[in-house]
Amino acid sequence: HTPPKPRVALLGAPIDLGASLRGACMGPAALRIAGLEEALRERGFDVEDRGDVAPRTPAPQVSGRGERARNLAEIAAWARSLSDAAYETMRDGAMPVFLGGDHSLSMGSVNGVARHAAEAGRELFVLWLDAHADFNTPASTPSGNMHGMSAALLAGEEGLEEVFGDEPRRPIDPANLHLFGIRSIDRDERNLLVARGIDVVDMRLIDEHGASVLMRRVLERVAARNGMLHVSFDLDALDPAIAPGVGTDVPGGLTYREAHLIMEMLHDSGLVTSLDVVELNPYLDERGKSARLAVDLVSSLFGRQVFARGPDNALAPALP
Ligand code: EXY
Ligand code: MN
Ligand code: MN
Ligand code: MN
Repeated sequence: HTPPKPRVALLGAPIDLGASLRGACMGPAALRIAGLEEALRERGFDVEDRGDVAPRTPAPQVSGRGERARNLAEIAAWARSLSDAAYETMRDGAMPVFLGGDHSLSMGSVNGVARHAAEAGRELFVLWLDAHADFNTPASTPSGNMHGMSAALLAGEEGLEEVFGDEPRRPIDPANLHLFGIRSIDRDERNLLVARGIDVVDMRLIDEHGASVLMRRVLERVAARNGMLHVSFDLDALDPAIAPGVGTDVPGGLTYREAHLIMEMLHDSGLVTSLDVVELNPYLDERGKSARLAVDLVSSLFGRQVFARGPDNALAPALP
């Protein structure tokens, strides 16, 4: 028999103050216009668009790190409300899909998912599809942009305590963070990744071994531990030729075919329990090209395929 399809909740996070260029705040609207909800409905999911999450008000009082962590108070306001939204959505048994928004939103979404996983007694794994490692801290950042720090915060690095303040912060095990598609790392960031032993699948590895072998390695590890898998999909993981609508594009990214295969394998694994789609900047896009590709890829993650190979929908329902 086929397992029941999880309910899917779309949550917009129109945030762009974590990036140097504005415009990602229009990302959720573009993903909606490109037909995300309809595409998932077509896959047979019970989809609810919950609209945009609102940042916490009043904004948290932070001492501020100036240019070392730009817009810290605003990012903290978003992170706190997104964390609660992720936690509550999963607790209610739905699968949250966060529509970004720059990648700083994942500080909140993944923290909330981690809170839920801990409560459910499940191990959480994070697949970070990105051109960048996002593993800077206020001490190492060359830019002060907080979207370049989200993975570091989630893995428990120091220097960003004020993002959650007294509110629940649940770091993930650095051994369970898998960076994939990487091709831009800053010097001090690299040292930190090495010191923590983070699994970095860079484009060199993908070129040499192929995306499927490297993906299978991650998925087998998650499955062996009966883990939950959060996918944080930064659209700049894709080659800028196919996804120009991002603020920090780096040449040499995932091809259309690699990206689709990754999504299809994620679907077939049945392991994905939550998702972020981030860094879409419609202000920089070309006639909706990147927004439409994002919807196309998410459809593959939710089981669209040309020719059915396995159980139609292997996505895991979130545990209540
Ligand atoms: N590593 C650079 C920095 O920290 O400023 C660039 C970070 C870009 C972050 C983006 C979207 O993934
Ligand atoms: Mn990123
Ligand atoms: Mn990055
Ligand atoms: Mn990136």
